[in-house]
Parts: sequence; structure tokens; C-alpha cells
Amino acid sequence: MESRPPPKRRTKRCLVLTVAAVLLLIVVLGVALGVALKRNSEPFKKTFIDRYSAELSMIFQIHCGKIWTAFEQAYVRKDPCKVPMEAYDPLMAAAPFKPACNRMMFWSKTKEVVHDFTAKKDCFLTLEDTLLGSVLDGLTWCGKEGSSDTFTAGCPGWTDCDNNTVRSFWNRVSAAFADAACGDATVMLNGSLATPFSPYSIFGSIEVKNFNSQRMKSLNVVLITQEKNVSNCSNASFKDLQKELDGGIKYNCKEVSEAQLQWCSSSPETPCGSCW
Ligand code: DVN
Repeated sequence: MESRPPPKRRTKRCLVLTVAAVLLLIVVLGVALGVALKRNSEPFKKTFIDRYSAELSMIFQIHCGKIWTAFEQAYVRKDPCKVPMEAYDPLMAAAPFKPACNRMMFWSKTKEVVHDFTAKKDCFLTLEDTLLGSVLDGLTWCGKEGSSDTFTAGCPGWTDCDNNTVRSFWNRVSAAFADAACGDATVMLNGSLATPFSPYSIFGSIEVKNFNSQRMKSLNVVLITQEKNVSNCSNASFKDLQKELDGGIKYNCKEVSEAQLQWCSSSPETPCGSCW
């Protein structure tokens, strides 16, 4: 017959088993309570989210309505070639740019490469990455005298007249975006051009003129170079750029190959700062 363990050891084993049973019971009860509570809290959570988002979307609808009205009044019922950039002042008052210090990215003749970069690396923001810029980028619109409609065809082209509806919009929002520039700003320019900085471009004729040294500390030029490169950071046009800059804004220039930029864009773990 099997020998029985001494009384002392039997008591100890009994104690351990009792404690384990009690612990198991607490865990089972805890899980059951958690599930019950969760299940009970579900309907309340859904009510909360439904009501909150309904309220939000109503606020957004009212806000968007105001922005639309401010936008439309710039050109509706007007000759599409007689819309100066100031016509969009009420829009800028209704939808001012939030400054994104040290992240604002300007560009000229590099639209594709800059937006490929900012789409993959979220450390910089171009005008077209802002809400207003992204809504209207690539669109055409205009009004005409005697009509309250917005037309998207038959509108004057970019070079058809100076005060055309779309070009005046981009001029006005570019001025506002540059005015909001703060901290270190960056501009991506095209190294395959003989004059990467043109005083006649929007960047040269509007944005540089709106940089304010009260808010903006420096302008970092990133010159995108190709194999058959044409210009580098000692290009004469950059002397003009430096002359145009508001006194007190520091200037520097770095040459970066498009290949290096593409490599950097496609490696999310590479910090933006080491892309050039
Ligand atoms: O800093 C950027 C950005 O903030 C923007 O608002 O202004 C700066 C870029 O303007 P930019 O310096 O004049 O640079 P680009 O490359 O000469 O022209 C920018 C855009 O204006 C072009 O990409 C065109 O837009 P699109 O058609 O590609 O959507 C447009 N643009 C300029 N000249 C044009 C023209 N579109 C048609 N005909 C032209 N002659």
C-alpha cells in the first residue's frame, strides 16, 4: 500500500491547492466582469461617437460653407481676366495658414520631385500639402459676367491674361503661405536649369518677397542635380536670390542628386535631415 505523506506536508499541499483555486476563481470572475462591462459599454460608446461626429460634421459643414462663400466671391459674376490676386483676400482671412515652423517647403520647376518627397516623408509641408492647396491643386475654375455659376471649362489659361482667376488664386495663396513661413524654411530648385532661381517665377516674384525675418530664420536651398547637371550652388542666379531675401534671413545651399533624394524618400527610417 502506498505510504501516505506526513500530516505537515499534506496540510501544505492542501493550502497551495486552495490558494490556486481561489486565484483561478478571481481570474475567471475578472474576465467575465470585463467582458460584461465591455459589452455593456459598447452601446454607450457607439452613442457617444455617433453624436460627437454628427456635431463635428455639422460644425465642419458650416465652416466649409463660409470658406466656399469667401472663395467664390473672388471670381463669380466677374470677367475671368479681371480677377486680381487681392480678390482672394477674404478667402485668406477666412482660411489663414497655420504656420508649420521649420517644415515649410517651397519649390520652383520641381513640382513632381518635391511632392513625391513630401508624400513619402512627412517632415515637410508644401502649399499643395495644405488643406486649401490640396483641394484646388490641378483644378481650373472661373466665373463670367452676368452668371452666378462656376465654370470649369472655357476659362482663360495661365498665360492668357495676368489677372486670371486661377493664377491670381495661386499668387495670393503663395504670398500668404510665404508670409506664414517661420523658423528654417526650405526650397527645392532645379539643377538642370541654367537659372534655377528665376525672379519671374511665383517663388521668385511673390514668395521670396513675402518672407519675413521677424518669423523666418533661414532659407535652405536644396538644388536637385541630375547626371547631366547644368548648375550648382555657385550659380549666378543665387546671388539674385540672396539679394532679394529679407535682411536677417540666413541663406545656404546644398546640391542633392535626384537619386539620393529618391533613395531617402523610399527609406522611411532615414531621418529627413540626412536626406541632404
Ligand atoms: O513654392 C511653390 C509653391 O508654393 C507655389 O505656390 O508657388 C511656387 C512654385 O511656383 P513657381 O516658382 O512659379 O514654379 P513653377 O514650377 O514655374 O510653376 C508652378 C506651377 O505654376 C506649375 O507647376 C504650373 O502648375 P501646373 O500646371 O503644373 O499645375 C503653374 N504654372 C507656372 N507657369 C505656368 C504654369 N501653368 C501653365 N503655364 C505656365 N506658363
